[in-house]
Amino acid sequence: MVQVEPGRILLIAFLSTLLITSSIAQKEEEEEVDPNSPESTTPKEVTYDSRSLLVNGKRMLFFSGSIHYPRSPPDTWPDLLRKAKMGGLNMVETYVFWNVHEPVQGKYNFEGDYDLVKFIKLIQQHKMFAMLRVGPFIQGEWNHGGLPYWLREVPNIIFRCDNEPFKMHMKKFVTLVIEKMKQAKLFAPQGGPIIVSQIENEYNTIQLAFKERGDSYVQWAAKMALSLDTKVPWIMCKQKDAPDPIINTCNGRHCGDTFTGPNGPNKPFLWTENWTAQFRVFGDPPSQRSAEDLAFSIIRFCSKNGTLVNYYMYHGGTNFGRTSSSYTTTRYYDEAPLDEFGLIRQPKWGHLKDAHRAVNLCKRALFSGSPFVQKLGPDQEARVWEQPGTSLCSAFLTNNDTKKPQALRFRGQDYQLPPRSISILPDCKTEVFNSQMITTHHNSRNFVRSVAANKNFNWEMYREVVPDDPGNKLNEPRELYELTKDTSDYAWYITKLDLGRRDLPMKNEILPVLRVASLGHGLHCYVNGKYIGTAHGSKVEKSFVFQKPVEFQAGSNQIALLGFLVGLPDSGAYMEKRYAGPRSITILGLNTGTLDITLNTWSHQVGLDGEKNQIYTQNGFPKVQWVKGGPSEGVTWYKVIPLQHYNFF
Ligand SMILES: *[C@@H]1O[C@H](CO)[C@@H](O)[C@H](O)[C@H]1NC(C)=O
Ligand SMILES: *[C@@H]1O[C@H](CO)[C@@H](O)[C@H](O)[C@H]1NC(C)=O
Ligand SMILES: CC(=O)N[C@H]1CO[C@H](CO)[C@@H](O)[C@@H]1O
Repeated sequence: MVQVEPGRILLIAFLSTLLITSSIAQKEEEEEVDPNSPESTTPKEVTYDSRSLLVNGKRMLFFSGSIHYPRSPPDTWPDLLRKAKMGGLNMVETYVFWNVHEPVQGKYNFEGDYDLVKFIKLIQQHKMFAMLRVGPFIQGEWNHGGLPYWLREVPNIIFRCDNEPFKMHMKKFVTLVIEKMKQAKLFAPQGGPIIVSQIENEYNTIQLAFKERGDSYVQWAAKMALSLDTKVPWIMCKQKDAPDPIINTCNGRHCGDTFTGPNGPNKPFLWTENWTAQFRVFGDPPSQRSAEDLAFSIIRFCSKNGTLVNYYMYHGGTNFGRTSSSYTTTRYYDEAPLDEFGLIRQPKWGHLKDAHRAVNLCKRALFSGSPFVQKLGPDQEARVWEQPGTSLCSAFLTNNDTKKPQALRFRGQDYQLPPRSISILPDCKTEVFNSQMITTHHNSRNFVRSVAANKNFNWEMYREVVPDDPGNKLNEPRELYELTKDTSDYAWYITKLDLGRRDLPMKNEILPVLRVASLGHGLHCYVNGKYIGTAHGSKVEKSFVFQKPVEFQAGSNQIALLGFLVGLPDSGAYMEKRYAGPRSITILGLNTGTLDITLNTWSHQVGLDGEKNQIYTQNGFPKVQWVKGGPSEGVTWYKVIPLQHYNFF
């Protein structure tokens, strides 16, 4: 839950004055924008050729932004879309998130936070088109790449490969989604806003791992998608061998220079993921990608035949609950043009808006002219789009020197270009935009300590109790993903062992060490009910070793490991065969040497007491005994109940 603090309100007020001025400018532009206005629910035909996507035969340039419906509350969708539209976007992209729609096999949920139909309709109401990336594997730093946990338990399944069980379930879900969209009349030929859909996702990165079964899977996925007859084009991103008529698209930071191009003569240059920053995993510093660099690369792409750019993310939002993939933080792409809370981040938002406007001024030349490149220096060039025999001409002057500014002479005039920048000349004369020159105001987001929230509240705490012997026994500790089945991040592993006096060191001698080697992601350790310590892995190295000297007692000892996960993986081949949890448990330095207790018989319990009783709810919190107090050791819940409802404003 996000508490809005007083500082925010001031900021919002300040921003809205800025926005009013820019929306006046926007109004002027809208007059001449697309007569096939996407808010009109008349059917539209979508086609493509080597130059662009066409809507009702009309060429279109798309500035699109990723906004994912489950990452922001539905109440905020209209505001986010309004700001996207004002930022000069004419398309919004979203993935479809299978595991929130079908958390239990055959039990579907497309309501509330997951109301995909409503989200797409809102995109249309805001006069934008939609790109629907169905996947159903979606990566996107989303738990399990969007695949429901239960899919792992389907016998003989191999994800994302020519494997009957996987294909059967994938086809069933994709068909369901497409049918749902059709029923709501959301595809453009039905009068809706969706003009392009995606099947699979960045498959080239794992295709080799499956050899021929990877290649045949791509063919199958393409055929299956086409058979659903959406009557709008399908795309595959990072898929050099996308079967016709599916369009292969680029994902990357600099598709203007890295994309090898469409894999057929009749397919356009489309860029489905141009990262506006970088997602973060625990331990990462804030990610940066400057507005200047972003503007440079999208303009470069458009100057080199690109006709669709999608910002990933335009607004990231929050990975609520347990929806993020392994080690990804809950805050998602906070550095995007609209930050985690949907506030406009300047100068990124405004600079890109200016870039869109400038490129749009070149639209006629881009679509009616033909391109040529004029070298202006070793690292300098002009990309010119011109229609011979007419005055129609637009030019993109590029200084690719990262250190030095350059004076460029083009058609008898001098232009000053800062290092690594592009200037836009919609009429081949007048410079209306340079990617390094920001005219947008900067803003900053300040967090102000809330007076109300820092009143001297009476905090109470509840410490998780180590279960005594929960049963569910097995010789060795069970694999953690399989144990929790994505219902909780936590599971207890408990064993008992008898130690004789002669096993243990004398007083003042060095204590024995408990050593747990784990495949991930973290664990809290308790001996005889007492918290001993915590260890965890990282995104790069998930496995880790916990080691701690322990004071065991003569007689029976209980060792309790509370294993925890921070999300299922979301990438790579054979995702169904990833493992986590404790693998080997030993006690070193006993008088009798090392004792391996991995096969000592372990009992298991999934989830925490606090989770089971939902002690974070009104009904749940009285179910446990809360005590007053300060910091505690081990897993502890804290609660405070304000005596009155504070007005945070
Ligand atoms: C852009 O399209 C033109 C005309 O089809 C072609 O000659 C040119 O090579 C393309 N540019 C790039 C960078 O692929
Ligand atoms: C511009 O420079 C970057 C590296 O700074 C390089 O990757 C790219 O290929 C260059 N582009 C051109 C057109 O020279
Ligand atoms: C294809 C591509 O350009 N990938 C890059 C995306 O951005 C990340 C983070 O900056 C890079 O590590 C990738 O190489």
